[in-house]
Amino acid sequence: MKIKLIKEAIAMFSLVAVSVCTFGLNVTVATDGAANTSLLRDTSGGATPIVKAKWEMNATRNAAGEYLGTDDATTAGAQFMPSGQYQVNKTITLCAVVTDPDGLADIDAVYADVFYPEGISLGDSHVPLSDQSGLGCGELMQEDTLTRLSLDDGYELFCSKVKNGNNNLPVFNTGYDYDEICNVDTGELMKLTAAVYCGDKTISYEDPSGNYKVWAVAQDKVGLQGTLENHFTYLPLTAFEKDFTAVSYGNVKLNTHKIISGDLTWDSGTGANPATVRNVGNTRLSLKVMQDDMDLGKTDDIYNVLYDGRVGSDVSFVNYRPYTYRLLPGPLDLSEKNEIDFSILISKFPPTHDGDCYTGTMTLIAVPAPHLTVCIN
Ligand SMILES: [Ca+2]
Ligand SMILES: [Ca+2]
Ligand SMILES: [Ca+2]
Repeated sequence: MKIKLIKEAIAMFSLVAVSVCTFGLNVTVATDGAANTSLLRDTSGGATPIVKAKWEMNATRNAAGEYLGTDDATTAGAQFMPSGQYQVNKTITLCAVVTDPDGLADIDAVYADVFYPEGISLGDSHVPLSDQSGLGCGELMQEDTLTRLSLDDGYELFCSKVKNGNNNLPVFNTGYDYDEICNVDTGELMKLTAAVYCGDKTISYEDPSGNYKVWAVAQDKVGLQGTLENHFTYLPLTAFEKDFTAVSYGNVKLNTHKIISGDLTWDSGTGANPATVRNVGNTRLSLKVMQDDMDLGKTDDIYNVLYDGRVGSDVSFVNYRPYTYRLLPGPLDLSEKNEIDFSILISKFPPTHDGDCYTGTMTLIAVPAPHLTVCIN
């Protein structure tokens, strides 16, 4: 009867341009060949699935192939550390305990939706906002399908490893707890009226630190959906790599500013390559530099050498005297690679120095910089 009604509705409206759902399925065909389509989901019949509990954990497994139920901090909920290494991503596992009043057989699929942290842009601070992609900012990363675990695997994971080893990891839907789910006599896992569903997901080494919203969505065969929401935290780690181990100022004349430019090419990693740095953590960062005096000494208690540095060619140099850390302008955005430029100005070569060769040591460290927060979507 319902199908017949919808068919009649289509017949009645097939010549009318509509682009919103009023009756069942509507298709508008424009003269230029573009087609606007819409449909109305039919969710009549049955009861809604329930996500009783959900959590995220490390994807690591033991030799028997069992998940360990761990995360990277003892705080309630899940916290994860990034690798701090170039292109070494973090794999986590998303899980949910799901039931349906119509029976587990009515569950069609269980999904997990992970969203970027709110108010954090993955943008590029070097280009105008209007030219940026607008990624991040609470957007859905991707929807992943979770797979049902066997009774033994699901019970072992949730009712042993998580309950006994990482008790504050999951969130529970209203009215549910470990006892209700895990009780050997009355618990729904043992009665096979609920099951554990899990799936792995990769978080990039350069995805931003912050709180990621996760929905577990259980969908039954008539399309009814039960959801449960929580957040996991991608813990901040500030890290960078450089493709050089030396900076050669070459031949330097007295009172003559000598600039050594870096480049955007990633070189071998050793030697005085044109200097390049890249962000391999999950925060933005600024570099701080410190350099000794290369035995150039002082005159009237002022160092005979003045250095400059910057990250990227679109910012001005800042100068620094020996033995003091100086924050270099030009923060590195998430996943950014950029050149690092240095310069040197010598006001006096000390007469006491033996020979014309001067050597020294430079130290670079990274400090976190705030995430970009201007969202354009
Ligand atoms: Ca149902
Ligand atoms: Ca935790
Ligand atoms: Ca380079």
